[in-house]
Amino acid sequence: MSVLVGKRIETCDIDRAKMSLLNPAVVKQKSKERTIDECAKKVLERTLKQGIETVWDRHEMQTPECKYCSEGISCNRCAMGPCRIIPEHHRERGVCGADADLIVARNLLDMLATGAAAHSDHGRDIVETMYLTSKGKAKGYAITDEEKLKAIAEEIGVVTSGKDMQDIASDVAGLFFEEFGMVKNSLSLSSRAPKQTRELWVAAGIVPRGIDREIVESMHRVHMGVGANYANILLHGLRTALGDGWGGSMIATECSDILFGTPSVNKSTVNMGVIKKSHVNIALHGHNPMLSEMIVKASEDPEIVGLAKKAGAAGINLVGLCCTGNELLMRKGIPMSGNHLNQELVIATGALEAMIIDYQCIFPSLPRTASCFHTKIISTNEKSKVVGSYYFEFNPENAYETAKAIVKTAVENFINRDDSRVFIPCEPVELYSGFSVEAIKKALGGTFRPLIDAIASGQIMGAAGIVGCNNPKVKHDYGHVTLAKELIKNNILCVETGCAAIASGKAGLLTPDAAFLAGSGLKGVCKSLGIPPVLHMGSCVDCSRILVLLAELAKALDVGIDKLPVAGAAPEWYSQKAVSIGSYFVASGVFTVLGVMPKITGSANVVNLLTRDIEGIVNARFAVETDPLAAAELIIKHIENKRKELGI
Ligand code: SF4
Ligand code: MSK
Repeated sequence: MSVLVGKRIETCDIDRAKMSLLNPAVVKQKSKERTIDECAKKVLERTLKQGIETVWDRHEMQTPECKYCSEGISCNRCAMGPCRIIPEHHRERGVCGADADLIVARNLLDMLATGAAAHSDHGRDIVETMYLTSKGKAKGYAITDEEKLKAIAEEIGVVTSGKDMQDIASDVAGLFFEEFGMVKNSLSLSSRAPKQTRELWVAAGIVPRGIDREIVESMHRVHMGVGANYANILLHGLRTALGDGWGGSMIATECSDILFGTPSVNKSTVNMGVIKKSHVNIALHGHNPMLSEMIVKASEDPEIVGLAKKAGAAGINLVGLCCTGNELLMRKGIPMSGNHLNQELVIATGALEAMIIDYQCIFPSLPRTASCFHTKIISTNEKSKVVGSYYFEFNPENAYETAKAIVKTAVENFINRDDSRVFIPCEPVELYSGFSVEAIKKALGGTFRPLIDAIASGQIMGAAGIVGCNNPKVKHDYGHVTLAKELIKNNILCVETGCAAIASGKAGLLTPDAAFLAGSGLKGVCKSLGIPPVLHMGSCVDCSRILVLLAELAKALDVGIDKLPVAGAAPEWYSQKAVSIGSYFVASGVFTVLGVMPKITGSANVVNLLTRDIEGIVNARFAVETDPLAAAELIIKHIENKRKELGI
């Protein structure tokens, strides 16, 4: 049933001698410099000693970076180029005449639109699955959260009376499909934003008209000879990002909740210690819950469990990675093996029978890493066929049988494991997850009032959304964990998604016990509610849950989101999706601090617009601060100012 994509990859080595890795002191030093994840440190030492290439090695091999690319002033957009801006060599314009401002702005919009497209295409895949489910064509899937389906139907104007769940789901899916194009010329869920925030969008001309429309228009605008004004280009970036946050991502989150259940608070475990020596281990990596939910079902199939036992395993152990992992953790409490920079290390434990991938944030080199062990990389999505992986054509219509075949392949690979090479050097850490907006409200006693009161009284100073990825340019997890610790110490409640949340989980911040690290006010709130000071709100598309939470709080106070004592941060971001998330945070009124400098420093005008002048348009701006302690200071100061403005 599977097809090998391209050739089997046979080599995984790096030249250890060339990288001075024959010296044990260098190995120790490098792993210490690369991560604060204790488990990762040990496995990383193994990869360095054995010459198994990882993302950090490739990053090292790519340095020094091209100055022009990192400043955003190189352009490869058309066949008259490539062009670079080098004023000292009298190269102030590309061949077409584009200056540094334009080249930087176009490159940034390109990145942002790519990210918005990734989230939104993911959203469309979920809507399609919901539609097929409603028509009885997606066997194995069901409408799990009927209450949410009905609530959303009513919210977006679908008539529910006299209809069964399948019909409602079909109509909701039909309406959401229209949000991607330009039939409607508006986004239903954006009306969740407070009116003051929506008025700012209208005044700025950045109301998204259709999810795909804004993305396609971005691609049009970056074509040579279209967008020629950097500010105009960046404004359209905000509109495209809003289409992602209040459109594509929000639809992905809501429809996933309808199909698979709205998350509620649950207890689980995290780090590479969740991999079990005695079991068939399968890692689920990527972003979309469609396949992974089905893998969970298939792994419980008595026939497959029987096969695993027959092969000598104690059972089948599913573990999550990145955002597919977050989706499973939030809804099912499936243990989480790690975040973005853990993906190769999980394979290097030698105990993984298969890594199943869907799409986004998956290193194309994973089959190369896997070739050092017995692990099979199994790709499942036509959009993301990875060379050297085993490809199973997965779609909603054949979901269960494909999932079963995939799990069987993993089980059959158990006999190929070399026990002498298994290395799982840590114990898992406990965490609490599942803090959807609904779960937070429930934890607060059914209303946001206690949270608003705690903020008004100063017991909690404000809240920060820490989101985004890992990036080998930042010590793995250091930015996330340092920032979160500093903020909770200063009574700022943190809500997190994506790899940031996983980093906090590994550091033990996602348990109620972590309240001892918080300031006295926040500690008191956490103790009385039994919640952690850092709340795990989900995957990357679930940053839309943060928007909904902010909208609820702002509406309760009858203000725009920009007036709230809140901030956003992406301390270790790498992806195009993070550019879109940061932009819809800012466009929604949230001051956002980036821990990695975007490629914009080649244009002082673009830097000034994004870090200063944009404030005059959406009452929020970006800041860039690579030191997480200094970033915390910026956020604390911002929250203090917002409190003063609110008179609290
Ligand atoms: Fe050069 Fe302009 Fe073409 Fe870019 S679009 S490669 S700056 S000619
Ligand atoms: S997985 S987008 S590395 S958060 Fe969502 Fe992590 Fe960033 Fe991917």
